[in-house]
Amino acid sequence: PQVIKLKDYQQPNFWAKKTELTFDLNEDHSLVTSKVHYQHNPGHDRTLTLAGLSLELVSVHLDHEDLNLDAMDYSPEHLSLKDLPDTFALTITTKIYPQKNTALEGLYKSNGKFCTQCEPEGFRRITYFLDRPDVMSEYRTTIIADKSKYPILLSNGNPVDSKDLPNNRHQMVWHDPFPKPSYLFALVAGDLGCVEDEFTTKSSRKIKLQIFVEKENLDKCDFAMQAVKDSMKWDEDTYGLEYDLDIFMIVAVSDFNMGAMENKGLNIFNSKYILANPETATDSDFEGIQSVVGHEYFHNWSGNRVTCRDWFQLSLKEGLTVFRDQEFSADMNSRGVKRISDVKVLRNSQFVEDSGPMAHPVRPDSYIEINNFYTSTVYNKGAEVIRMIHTILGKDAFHKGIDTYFNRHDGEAATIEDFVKAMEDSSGASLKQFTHWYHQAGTPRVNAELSHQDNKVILKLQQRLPMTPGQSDKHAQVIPITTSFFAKDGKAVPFLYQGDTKTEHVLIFDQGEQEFVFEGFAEEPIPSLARSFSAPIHLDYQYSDEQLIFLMTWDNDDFNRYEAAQNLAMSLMKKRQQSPSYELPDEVLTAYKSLLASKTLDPRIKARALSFPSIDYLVSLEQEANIEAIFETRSWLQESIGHSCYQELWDAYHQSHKQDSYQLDAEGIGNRELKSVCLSLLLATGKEDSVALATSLFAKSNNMTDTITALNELSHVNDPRRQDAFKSFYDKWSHDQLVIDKWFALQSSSYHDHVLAHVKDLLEHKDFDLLNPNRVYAVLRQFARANPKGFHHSNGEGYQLIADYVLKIDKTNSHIAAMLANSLSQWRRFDKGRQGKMVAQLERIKAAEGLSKDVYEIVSKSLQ
Ligand code: B3K
Ligand code: ZN
Repeated sequence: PQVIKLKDYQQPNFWAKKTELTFDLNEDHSLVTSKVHYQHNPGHDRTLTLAGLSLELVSVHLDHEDLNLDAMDYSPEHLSLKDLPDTFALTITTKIYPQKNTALEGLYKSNGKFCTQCEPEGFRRITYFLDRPDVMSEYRTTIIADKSKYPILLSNGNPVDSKDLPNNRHQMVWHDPFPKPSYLFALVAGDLGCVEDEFTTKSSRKIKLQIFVEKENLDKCDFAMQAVKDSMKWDEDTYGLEYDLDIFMIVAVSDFNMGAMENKGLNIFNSKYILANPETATDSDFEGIQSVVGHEYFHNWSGNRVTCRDWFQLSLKEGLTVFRDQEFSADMNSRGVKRISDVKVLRNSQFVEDSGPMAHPVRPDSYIEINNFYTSTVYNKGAEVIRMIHTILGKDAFHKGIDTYFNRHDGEAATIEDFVKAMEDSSGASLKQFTHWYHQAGTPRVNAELSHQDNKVILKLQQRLPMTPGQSDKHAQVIPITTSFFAKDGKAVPFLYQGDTKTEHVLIFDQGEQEFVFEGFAEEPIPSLARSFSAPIHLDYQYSDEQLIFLMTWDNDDFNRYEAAQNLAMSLMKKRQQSPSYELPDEVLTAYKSLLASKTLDPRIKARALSFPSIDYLVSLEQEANIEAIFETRSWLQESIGHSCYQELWDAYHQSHKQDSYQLDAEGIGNRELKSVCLSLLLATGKEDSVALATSLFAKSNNMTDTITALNELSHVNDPRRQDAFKSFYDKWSHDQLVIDKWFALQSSSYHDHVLAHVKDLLEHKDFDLLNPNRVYAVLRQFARANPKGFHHSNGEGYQLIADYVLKIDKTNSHIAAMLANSLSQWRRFDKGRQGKMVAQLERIKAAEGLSKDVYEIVSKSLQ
């Protein structure tokens, strides 16, 4: 397959100025007529080559001339015309089969509704087009369909006309005044219910808000609607950005490859990120809805008004928009907890990706299939890079930079350089060296050492960037290290640095090795470094367990308090691995007990401090990890804390358990989270009364969060109460697809000894559907990513199962197949036995006939 390179970027030969689309939707096939007004790009060739995918060409008109298809250069993948004039209209009719479209890209049918997904290259499955983000065009879309089956016909922009047609058909015309690239086009047709609301913008314009769902779900849209209004308000208050059209629509669909899509004025969502009420959704589902609704809404500016010149610039819109949604959630809820969650995602997926064969820079240089680059590096590390610019420049200069960026590039397709330039111009700072973050892959390792002399503290930092595929020679990066120091009394010490006295300073660490000197220390302090996770790095500082306990108790940065607890857990696990008779000392147990007993600490921070680093993250830190040992010591830590703090955990559980009242607020959410962590540590002991406690929580729960907490614990237990709970859950919820996804997922991530057999049964279950991404994720991705015990079983059968399904699913949805294949890519991190078994499956996939380029890219790069 062809490798696409950033350095080969060229402007198109023609621009598409106006696009008029007509969709004639039918039960067997649909007809799409596109009339596009092209304009020659001066200095470029006069050949127009349009992209297509699986298209059947019906007719072509150049202005008014009907072209003879036999004499034309076209295939299902392209259509090319030569010697064209300066301006002309090209009218093309294609025949497509949405009902047979299982890739869920382009126009497809899901649950009786037509809908689209065009990013990144789905529009070419609809008609021959300049399907690239730098070609921006004004769209007018006519949709014709049966009136009874599809009473609702939607597209981008504003409705401008509608009428009835013969044979019980009708048509609706939409016009979007904002020029956009084809990837932002959307169409929906179906019999949908609608929840309506209104938002008044800061300039007093009234915006109609509509959420379209299947009629039986109309009672599950309130939370998402509130999130839309909160997002609109937040973007006005924070960045002065106002919504631009008169209507904002969201449609929820049940078959969707990812979370949601920011199509102009018509966002399409995976129903998982819209539908919720306390009976069916957990606290983390609600959090997910708020952040995804925010994310897609914020794209209206960062993505739609200013889009990307080419797909190498993907992080320009995604990194920035993730940063915006993270800040939105932080402002709406607890900032500290949000930061902890975001760093956890970064470590569990981006750090893992960055240490393996798929490691790539935030702005990649090449790809085979762009769909493979919607990665946690582009999204989450991209957001960290934006966050560092914010930290380095400060809030005011950053906001000025954002203003400059939107003013300068509104209506354009921009690059990452454009963004950085706007930040530089409005702040006066140079970000030249900083841009290495965009070009160099790999997670920097920063080593820190502290010494104390007279009145001074000297902090010595060293950075090292590991080699990654295709990149060996690396430059020092600019790393902001937010630093404080604590004295023995638990207070932050005011210190003198560069003429200022303060208790916190952002150090700009931009050389391979650097020393920072601070004054004002009568005695040696304990440093608190990279506070709030000020940079996406691995930080090595040799803290003693005593110092970690100190920071866990006294640090006034929520994140670093959590971080101290994570580091303490890792240090304890390491000690146990080195000496199998090692047991937790009293000081450690006392620290955990007083953490639990604290009257002032946010229960969610307590909960996070008592949850330990994930297996995947621990594996990613090793050269050749001994996964059994990691698994065992991690369980030992949980079990030891469970046993030694049993009473305290039991008490904390009961204090947080407000049986009859359910509140979806900070206090309620905090209590439920702490309760869940306590229950999990209690169950780690295997004691009978802990199992009874989980069983009773399951039986009496009045909300989905508690139910899932209890069922999750019971899923690991080898006891008839496990089967009973799963059966009663299924009987109660079998009508609700999203809830049943949870039922599948919990069984797939269970640490039960027979999990592989259970997963195979689930794959044969009558409700399992290979064509529904949520279901595939619930069973297979959950098994491969959230069940290291089952997936990495030494017999290799977990690997074989995943490979079997990669091959099966590749025939219908290559995107999902590639995502699954990726779970085998980390083989180098494991012992020789597992390596051999993972490689054998990768080889088997690679050798398969008719492999998609999506899967080919993942397996071939994994094997390199
Ligand atoms: N922009 C879309 C992602 C499209 C992914 C295509 N494989 C959703 C988002 O990031 O908001
Ligand atoms: Zn996005």
